[in-house]
Amino acid sequence: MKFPSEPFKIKVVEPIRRTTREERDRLLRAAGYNLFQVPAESVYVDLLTDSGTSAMSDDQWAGLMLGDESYAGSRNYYHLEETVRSIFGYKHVIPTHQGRMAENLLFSTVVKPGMCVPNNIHFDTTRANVEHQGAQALDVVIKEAYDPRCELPFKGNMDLIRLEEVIHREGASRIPLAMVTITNNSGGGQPVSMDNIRKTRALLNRFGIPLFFDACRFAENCFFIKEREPEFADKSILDIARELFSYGDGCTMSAKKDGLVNIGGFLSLNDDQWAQAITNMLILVEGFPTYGGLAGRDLETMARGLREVLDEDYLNFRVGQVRYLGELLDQAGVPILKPIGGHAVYLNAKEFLPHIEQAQFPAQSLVVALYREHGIRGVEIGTVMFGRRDPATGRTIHPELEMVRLAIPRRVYTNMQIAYVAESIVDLYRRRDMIHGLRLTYEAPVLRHFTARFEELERQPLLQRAAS
Ligand code: P61
Repeated sequence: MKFPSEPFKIKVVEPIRRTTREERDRLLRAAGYNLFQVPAESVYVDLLTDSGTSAMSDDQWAGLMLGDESYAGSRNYYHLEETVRSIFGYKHVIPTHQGRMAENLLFSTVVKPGMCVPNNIHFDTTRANVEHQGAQALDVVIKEAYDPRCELPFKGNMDLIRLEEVIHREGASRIPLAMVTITNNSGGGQPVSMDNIRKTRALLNRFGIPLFFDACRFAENCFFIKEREPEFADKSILDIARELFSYGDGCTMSAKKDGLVNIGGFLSLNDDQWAQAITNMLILVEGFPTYGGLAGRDLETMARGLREVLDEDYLNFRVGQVRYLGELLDQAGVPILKPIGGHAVYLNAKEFLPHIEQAQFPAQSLVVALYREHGIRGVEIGTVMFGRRDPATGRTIHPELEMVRLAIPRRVYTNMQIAYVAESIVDLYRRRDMIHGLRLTYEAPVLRHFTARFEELERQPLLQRAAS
């Protein structure tokens, strides 16, 4: 079967409320056309994120009841520690309540003002946490990553030539670590090859620079390695993960993705001195080192989720379901980012809505239309999220890509619901001319996409726009 069917049956269901178009229109106005401000109960299919939205297995729910809520030395911590060590292989395992806290602890310990951190593409929390230390977050992904039409098997790869240039330009002493994000979320959930990771490691070794992984979607990345790098065709996902992490010195992890939990994360690393400093900071801001801001039961579900996610049947379905959505859209001519990534399908808003210029937020306009017309929530990954003001001119510098991400929660929606999403988007594509742009009315100084507010622009006839 080309698209694998669900490798699970449903034991518990959560009803979803249907809403009318009028209701959604009203909600959109109240939310300032920002989908982060719309109550989740009024969403039919929620593709805002695959983060923290997974359905847990019966084994994970059973594990909840085995939560040991001791302040120090909870048995669930030891289970997590053993699990993380057996997959990731690093010496120290520091639990955190989610990924960005792992980033914050790492960067606040090792990154100093004036330094720089290269990454394939920094995710927004990673970038914000690097910049918060007064350092520069540099993206050194291969240039093809910015071409939504270019089909490469490993579009998340580091550009090794540029990485070497960065090291020569900045000086190795100003680079406390390099990162590789697997899969590369901001570039479309694209994987990084083992070959590229080996070469990145070899390059960094020449300069004595440590390598850390942003490992949120590591199992999906390993699945692509198995599928696309012939050397790994007969290896288990666990063996692939072990080899991959052996090229690093540590990782940050949001277990809300490939940990298959609703909350949780960790930082894992080899360096004793860094681990000690980070642990001291952890105690100050998160909690005792054997719970790190989580309950014992959360640690248990995380340990169990990390093992489940390595199951090939599961990964085959997971990546297959995302591909199913992407291929239905592609076959209908809807412009999507290629190839289809591991956790999400990305609509290319510049091509979907060529009549809306970037200053009028085409991707955000598409997100608004998708919700109003069909009750589906996606997320803007474009000017709202990554646009920056030029301090000299005050003008916005637009990012290359203007995308709408449809992130698929793990084990949550059936293939029939995914088919509904595809049908809805194809309908919208046929009627795309009726979608108009937006004007920003409020923005916060950092991570503005969460709270930004907009107004809808009046529809301008195409002829008039062309003349203006
Ligand atoms: C997401 F709009 N991702 O994709 P935390 N690294 C990477 C991530 O994808 C990631 C984190 C680190 C989210 C949630 C999200 O502005 C946003 O556990 C590659 O969320 O702290 C999270 O992990 C951070 C969506 C986060 C956003 C921030 O949907």
